[in-house]
Amino acid sequence: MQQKGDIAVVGLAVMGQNLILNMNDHGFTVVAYNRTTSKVDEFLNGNAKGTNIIGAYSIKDMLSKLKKPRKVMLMVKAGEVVDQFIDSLIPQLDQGDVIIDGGNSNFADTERRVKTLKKKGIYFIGTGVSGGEEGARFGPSMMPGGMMEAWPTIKPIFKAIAAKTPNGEACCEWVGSGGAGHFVKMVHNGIEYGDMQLICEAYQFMKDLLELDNEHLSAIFTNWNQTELNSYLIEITANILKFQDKEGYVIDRILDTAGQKGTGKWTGINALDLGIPLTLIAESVFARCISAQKNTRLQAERFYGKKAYPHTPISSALLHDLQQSLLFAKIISYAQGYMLMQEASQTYNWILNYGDIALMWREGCIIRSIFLEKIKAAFDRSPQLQNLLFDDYFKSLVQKALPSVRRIVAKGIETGIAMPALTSALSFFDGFTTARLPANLLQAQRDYFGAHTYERLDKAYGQFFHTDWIGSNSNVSSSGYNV
Ligand code: NBP
Repeated sequence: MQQKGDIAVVGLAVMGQNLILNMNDHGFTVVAYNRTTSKVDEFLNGNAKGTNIIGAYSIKDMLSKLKKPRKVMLMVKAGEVVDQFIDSLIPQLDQGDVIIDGGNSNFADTERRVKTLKKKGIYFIGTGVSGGEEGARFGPSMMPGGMMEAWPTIKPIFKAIAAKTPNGEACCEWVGSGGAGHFVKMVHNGIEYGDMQLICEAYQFMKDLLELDNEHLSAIFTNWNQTELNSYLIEITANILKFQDKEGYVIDRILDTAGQKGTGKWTGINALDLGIPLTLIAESVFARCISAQKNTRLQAERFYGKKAYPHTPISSALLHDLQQSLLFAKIISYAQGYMLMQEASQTYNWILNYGDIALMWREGCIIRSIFLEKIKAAFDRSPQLQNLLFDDYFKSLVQKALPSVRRIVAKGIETGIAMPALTSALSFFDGFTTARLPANLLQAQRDYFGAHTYERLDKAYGQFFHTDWIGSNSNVSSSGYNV
């Protein structure tokens, strides 16, 4: 008799196939199912040939081939498809069976699914899986959340297949209840947008202002990969820049309009909902939006007669400033991302472990970097750390980088190189470190035109005052509200 499967994976596109092969490599018996069943045979006769992977041709067939409690992992297109598949699974599942959604689902959908399935006695886990095709095959970063009761049954599989840090720790930990896993994955993707945008801004600065060729640019990124910036994204940037095919450098033929699948946008929307100044990620999303308006940009450049960038001679001091600027902005971006997670943890009643999150991102995912070890160390030193910028190690990096950042941002502004992410990092920092901002005037304006009231510096906070700015003798004020 055929051995029963430890887990089923539904969805035999790039992520599903590679996760199954990864699970098989680690000694788990996997049942593979796909809506279009011809793909099951293609997989079994192709990449899965010679493995212990079991094919299934219907939901019933798949469930009959699993050990109990049955564990079914969905690697299908996020959105309605997940709901549809869960609906067709429910009547055939028993209490205690586990559904795992490993797609890029919106965390609010995961919260809803957890609640619905809890009522039916079925466990639900929403897990972020990062690292793309290669990660799925050889070790992704995994961010599971949902019903913790189900964690012990899937933990051995997840820990085994996840990426490992140089110390051998698995980049997979329990994140929290409800949609916490998918939330953390969403923030990961937002941070990815920021990291990528910053690299692109440094690239444009060097390409257009310093007029460096691709080989030189690649060498600089390779060099930066030996510094605190060491990361997957810097590494692939160096490779991309020097890559040539028969027609020459590929990078020079790629249209400068960026696509997006929405997780950066979700992160920005959530930050606005929670009132967190996630400026760098938001600017990175908008930078993709402006890049997508190629025709309008062509027209605008002609309309305003944009002048050529003034040539700036390369110097080691300038390159050092640029490297320091990238590091500074990266610290700000991660600090903002952690601010968002800290607020979300309170708002949605999760208990997020911030050090573990850094560990999960250390390897296997797109933002993997040495830098994340430092974040983990900061939260290990101080689990209640209020903000990454209050950690002494990061403070020393920021203070060292600050003069460089000011020089680079000034240069960009002076010469007309758009650097929205870097500039926003500096603006955020300057606001964050200013005890007294001009919001007193803003409050006065709000009170003037809308009787929105204000608090006073010389009275206890929480008391609200209204001034009759135009002598109307009205003492009616607007009800207080926070946005
Ligand atoms: P896709 O996101 O392209 O989804 C394709 C899979 O969804 C196929 O197996 C397809 O079955 C299945 N599917 C669809 Br479409 N509609 C279905 C339905 N109504 N019922 C059942 N199955 C249905 O695959 P992917 O790129 O492997 O990604 C899988 C998940 O992982 C997604 O949520 C994605 O966002 C996430 N993710 C992807 C990456 C990446 O690098 N690609 C990285 C991290 C996370 P069919 O063959 O019958 O059409």
